[in-house]
Amino acid sequence: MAPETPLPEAGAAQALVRRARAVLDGNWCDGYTKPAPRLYPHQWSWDSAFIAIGSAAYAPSRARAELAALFRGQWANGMLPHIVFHDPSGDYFPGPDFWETHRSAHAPRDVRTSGITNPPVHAIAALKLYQRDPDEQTANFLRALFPKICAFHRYLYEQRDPEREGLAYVRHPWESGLDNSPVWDAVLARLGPDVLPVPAYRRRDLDLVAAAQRPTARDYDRYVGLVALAKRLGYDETALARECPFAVQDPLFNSILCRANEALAELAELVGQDPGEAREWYAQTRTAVEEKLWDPAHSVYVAYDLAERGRLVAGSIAGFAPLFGGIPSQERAATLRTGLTAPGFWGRRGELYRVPSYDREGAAFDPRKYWRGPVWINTDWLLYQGLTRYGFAEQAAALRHDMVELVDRFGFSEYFGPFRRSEEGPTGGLGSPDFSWSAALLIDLLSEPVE
Ligand code: 9WN
Repeated sequence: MAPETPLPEAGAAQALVRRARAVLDGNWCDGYTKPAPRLYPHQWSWDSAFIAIGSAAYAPSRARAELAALFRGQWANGMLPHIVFHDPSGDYFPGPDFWETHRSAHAPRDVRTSGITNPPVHAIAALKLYQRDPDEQTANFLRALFPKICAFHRYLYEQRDPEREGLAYVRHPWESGLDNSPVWDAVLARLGPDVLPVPAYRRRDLDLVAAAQRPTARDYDRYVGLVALAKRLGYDETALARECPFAVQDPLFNSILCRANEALAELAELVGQDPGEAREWYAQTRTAVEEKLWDPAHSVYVAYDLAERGRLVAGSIAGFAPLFGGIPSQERAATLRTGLTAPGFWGRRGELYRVPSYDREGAAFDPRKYWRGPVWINTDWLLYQGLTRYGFAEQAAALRHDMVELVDRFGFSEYFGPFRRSEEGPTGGLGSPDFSWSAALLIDLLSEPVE
């Protein structure tokens, strides 16, 4: 399938990078970057790691500041929270008062944060920073950051892997990063108000983005109910592992963890530490994803529901993330490539921008709604790295083409309607405009030589 629009020439690519940098400048808050100008007015964890990957290409001091600011919110048990509220004002819900993290002895006293985590992209960002800027200042920075990233990974292996399988579980859809993925529907359906009481609350996101593009009220009730439960349990991980009804082992989260352990082992060598523990974590997680999360019936990786002890459905883009983690054998990677290039993700006649976040042929596909169909630049970037890693150059080039065309045509939106032409279905930017990781990862993509 031939790409339809020629990519920008070198000069135009430079102009795109300048536009991307302007987005990051606009969202820079004197020490960290908010994900979006109004919708997300604080510091988010995996966003900041993606942002640092982009800023490392042109402003390493900013990438260092970004990661340092984020780790100021790290908990004493190693957890890196998904939001750090440097400025407690702002009208994001749930804000710092709702989280009540003082209920945990582990939460920092001087920085306000959320009480859940996010995918561990940070070692990957730290390594990228060194690769882009291998000077003494960066090396010193990494020496200080290294033990903090290790503490975060250790937390994942000690507190989020109760059966010591080598797989971290997430206990909130927000922790997965793919909040309202249809994969979570079956779990969330069990969590009515009788099971999971919901306190009174008011969403703020719908003041800024159309409801058709955001999670439903029913989903939000579950999100808020799960936060309320964690608060009631004082954010105690042992109690949460026993009682939290949302507990899933996700292939995207664990593939990122796998790749992050590889990066951590490299960082260990750079800063003169023992890479053994990171290598051991990498091997454990790789084997566990391979053995437990591979779904032979659908030839893709799927999440595992710890509460019901069973696999969740296929159909999410997350199922291909093990390519990024270097998890499958070359042979199984080729099988995954076949699934990824099937019409549901790759289109039939060039009608789709690659890659929709959910199988277009799946019953739950919704081309406007958040993680249920639209294309996201971060999942494209992860897959691009994975395809490149396995030598699938043709598919990697197609993905790179679509990432560039999307932002060139529609700007640095949070997500995009997956259709090329409006006659076929929703096309164009969705969610927030001027979204930081869309800009940052484009900068990274255009700063790399094409393989
Ligand atoms: C909840 C910040 C975050 C991303 C997530 C994305 C969205 C938040 C929200 O925005 O989630 O954390 O309020 O919807 O789903 O991946 O990190 O950009």
